Amino acid sequence: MSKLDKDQFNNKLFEYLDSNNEIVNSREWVKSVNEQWDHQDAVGILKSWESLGTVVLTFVNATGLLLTEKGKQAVANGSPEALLWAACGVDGGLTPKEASDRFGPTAFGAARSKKWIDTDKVTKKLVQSATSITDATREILSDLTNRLKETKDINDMKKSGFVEEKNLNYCKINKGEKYGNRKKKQADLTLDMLKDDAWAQEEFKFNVNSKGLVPDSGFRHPLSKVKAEFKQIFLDMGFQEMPTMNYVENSFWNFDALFQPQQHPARDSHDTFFLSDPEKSHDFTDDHLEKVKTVHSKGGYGSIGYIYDWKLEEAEKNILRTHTTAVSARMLYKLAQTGFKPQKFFSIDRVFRNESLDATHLAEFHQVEGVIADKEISLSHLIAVISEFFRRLGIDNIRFKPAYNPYTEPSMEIFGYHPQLKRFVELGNSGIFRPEMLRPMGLPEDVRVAAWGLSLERPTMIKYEIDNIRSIFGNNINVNFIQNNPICMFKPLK
Ligand code: FB9
Repeated sequence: MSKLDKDQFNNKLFEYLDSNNEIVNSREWVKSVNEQWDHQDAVGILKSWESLGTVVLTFVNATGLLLTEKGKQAVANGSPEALLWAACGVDGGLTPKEASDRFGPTAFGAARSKKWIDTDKVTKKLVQSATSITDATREILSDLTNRLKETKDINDMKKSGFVEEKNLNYCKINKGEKYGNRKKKQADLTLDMLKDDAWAQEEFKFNVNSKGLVPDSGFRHPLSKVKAEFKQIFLDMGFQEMPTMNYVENSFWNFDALFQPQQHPARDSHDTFFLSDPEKSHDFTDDHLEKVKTVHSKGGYGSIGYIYDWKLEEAEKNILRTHTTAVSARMLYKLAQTGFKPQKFFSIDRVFRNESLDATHLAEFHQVEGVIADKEISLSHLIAVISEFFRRLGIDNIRFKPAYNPYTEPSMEIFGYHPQLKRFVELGNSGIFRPEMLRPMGLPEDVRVAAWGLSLERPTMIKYEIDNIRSIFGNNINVNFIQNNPICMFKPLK
């Protein structure tokens, strides 16, 4: 039974009454208009019209025989006794137990009483004793009103559970004395009606409140919505997006160029996905390579380096990038090679970490990174830009805690008061890139590069109150949520 659409029902009702005097049997009429409509719902609406004097209802108590589910099955596929007879004609018949299990206790009795089946003397199985049969039960049930008249038959059918007495109360519907004052429904919305909002007084044949069909369209993933918001903030702050489409990176750009030592724990397969094919790549210049090798092994630019035997083969190993800071390194190198000028870059894309999975961590997430390269950039600039970035995300009260990254010194973890969570949350990490990273690229000594990073998943999970990242990312996501999640808007703080 589908929900009865009120407007549609009223349209049909008055359309009919406009051209007929009365409706003799509301139940028959409702079924004739829409099989799916529930008569009870219709009576509800009729009663409200009656209360307005638009119609007069005369209720009639009636009961009727209706097919039960079992009755409908018998009409559709044949009566159980007929099905039993059919089954007895196959592979030597059925045992009485099989007969009763498969077709119910009454089928056996009925088929035997109709001499359709008998017990085989030898096999003791039930076999057909009639070559053809007429399934009278099915015929009668298929035409109840005309074929089931005898009380005895009716009681048999009831006892066998094929039919049941049902309340078929209905009402006769006549026009009421206020029938005429019902506003004539307008077929069109005309310009005149729009002029002085006259349309508000009109009733329309079409349902102006109907929620139009939702167009079949694509859906933006919540992560894409938050990404778009972040991107807009970066663009508004004058940053330009870095090209991040290369998930595969080599260890040189992901680690070595960032002055991350080759024995750093993050560089082993417990944290990083190494590729077997292509296992290695060498898309860096020998000049840069030599300088990186030197600063790692011997130091330079005021640094003592890490004093270890730096290996080229380690740097050539291909991996799935663990951070988009690798992309920042490539961009800064290009900037050094093409002649330095102040730049503000950002990136928002996937990074991969071979980490233990939990409700908030997958083996991949989207890193958001901002990079500012200019002469005389100091920590205060970084703090100011980060504060402005998060202010535009509706987060204030930003706090910085000293931290450590192999490629930034000083480094700071970022914390802020999250209005939605009503508590301080860790927002990300940041720092000033080390000269051991920038100078081998060829960047002038007085150039400073400050950067910060965060994820896309955390703010998205908070924004959309998602407690398990798997519900929006991965193979068993909640599609309905992906399709019906609210717009993403971060309200910048004053
Ligand atoms: O996203 C994080 N938190 C966060 C961010 C935003 C937010 O709400 C927005 C305002 C609406 C709410 C929360 N984090 C970073 C903090 C934590 O979630 C942390 O547990 C998980 N971190 C990830 C790394 O996990 C291993 C988030 C990810 C992260 C951390 C650091 C960086 C990038 C991503 C970085 C960096 C960096 C540092 C120096 C120079 C350049 C880049």
